[in-house]
Amino acid sequence: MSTAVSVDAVVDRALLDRLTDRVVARPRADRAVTVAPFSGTPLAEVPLSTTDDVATAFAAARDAQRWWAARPVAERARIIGHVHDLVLDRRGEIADLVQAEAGKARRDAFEEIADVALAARYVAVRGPRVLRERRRLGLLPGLTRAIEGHRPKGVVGVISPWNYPLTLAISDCLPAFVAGNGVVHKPDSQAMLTALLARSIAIEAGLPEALWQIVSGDGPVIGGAVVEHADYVSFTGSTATGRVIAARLGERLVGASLELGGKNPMLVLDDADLDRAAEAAVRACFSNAGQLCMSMERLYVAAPLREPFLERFLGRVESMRVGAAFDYSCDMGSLMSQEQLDKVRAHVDDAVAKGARVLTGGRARPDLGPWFHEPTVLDGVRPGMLAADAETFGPVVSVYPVTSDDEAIELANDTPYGLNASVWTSNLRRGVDVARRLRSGVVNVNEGYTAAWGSHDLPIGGMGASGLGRRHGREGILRYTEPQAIAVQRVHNIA
Ligand code: TXE
Repeated sequence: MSTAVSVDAVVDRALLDRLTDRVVARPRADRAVTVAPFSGTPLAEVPLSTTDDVATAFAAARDAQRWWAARPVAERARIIGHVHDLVLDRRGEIADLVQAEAGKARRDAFEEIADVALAARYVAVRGPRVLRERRRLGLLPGLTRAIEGHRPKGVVGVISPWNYPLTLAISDCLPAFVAGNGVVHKPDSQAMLTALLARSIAIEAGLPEALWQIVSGDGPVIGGAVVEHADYVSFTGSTATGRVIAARLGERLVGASLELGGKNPMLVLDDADLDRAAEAAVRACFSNAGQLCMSMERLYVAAPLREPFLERFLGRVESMRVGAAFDYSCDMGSLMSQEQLDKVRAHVDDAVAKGARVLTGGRARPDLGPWFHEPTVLDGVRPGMLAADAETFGPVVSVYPVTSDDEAIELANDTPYGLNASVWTSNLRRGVDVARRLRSGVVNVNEGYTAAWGSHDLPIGGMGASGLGRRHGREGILRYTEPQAIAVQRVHNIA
């Protein structure tokens, strides 16, 4: 395990000042302090928007959007293609900021960079094809021609959390832009800087400055104001907040995609390749210190394989290097905040108090930085414990033995959530059969947690309490459009 480093040594203060100047806020606005999780020390002061600023941001984005929507889709896509190139060119600087602001391990920061480069390439290449009008002939007698088109929604509200500040900014904003929309974006106050950097890169790539507005501040007040003005909302965050937003948008008759929490299961069937499953489970459970809606928090292992699986899995978990480092010497970084650490501690303490056993980890690590926690594996977790019933959103996973595929599926489905799942088997047909029976928007067979996400061409999202709508793929672009049916008849046919 490694010890804390100086965040000040890597952050470029002049860059932070330039970025924070771009928040839509009054000149002498109140400011909030963002804190570096590696050290718990202040990183930057961000001006706070008012609800009037949110209205101003929407008005400016609406002006820009009218012009932007009239540009050919190929021109919009070309600009988005440049975002891909710039992200890769500036990867070192971006990774430093993501790590400083979100306390991630270097490899987790680079996963975000690879992901957004893929997202930009996907949107630039596939966007124009997805958005192309479909023309149909001779549908009904007298109907000469029909056109199915996609009109932009207008100005979209994007409300994002702190856990993937780069990925969630780019993945949700670029598809909106290619479809001809403007965006007013409210990132989480703890992760404003990365969102501001993502925006500045898009502007450098050629995006009109007014098209992507960033506002800051309290979730219910400033996020709430975004919800009041938006023509569509893309929200990622907790199920509780998703419900509040959906209720208000229901009154306004405005659509939304909501990607909410998860309590994702991994199923290791009795013919699984144990080495590969154990290796994949480490990243699936502990990447980004488990602060990931797609990460696995429940491992269902065929009973005869429990011991050999645990031997492999625990060995790998115990060799993980946890700490603060701006190089690749650590596998896992910090939790985001005291609030996150408190939640993780509550889940572990509650499980232990009710009879669960810690197989490895289980402790906070204040010696590494204020909010570090060990990767933790629990055994004997039962319904009624927080670690069984609620999303931990931290580096804690529970292992359960199962005696059949049916039992594994029944237990995996026994949750209000349904976001991501993983199935391990040497028999692909069996894996796909099990996948079809899981109540989960995404299932990865013989991969830990991210194969479906990483393709960018598959719709990603949740069932049940995990949300509504999908990002990525055709759906991820078309959600930002209104389908329009145009039926064209010759005048003499009507007369
Ligand atoms: O989420 P919130 P928080 C889960 C995870 C985590 C918990 C709390 O379990 O521990 O949620 O995280 C804005 N109207 N996930 O408190 O409150 C807010 O400012 C409009 C899972 O960060 O949902 C922020 O920008 N906006 C998840 C964003 O919503 C509002 C990722 C998310 O904040 C608002 C994050 C309101 N009334 C947390 N209230 C995932 N799916 O990955 C808050 N916001």
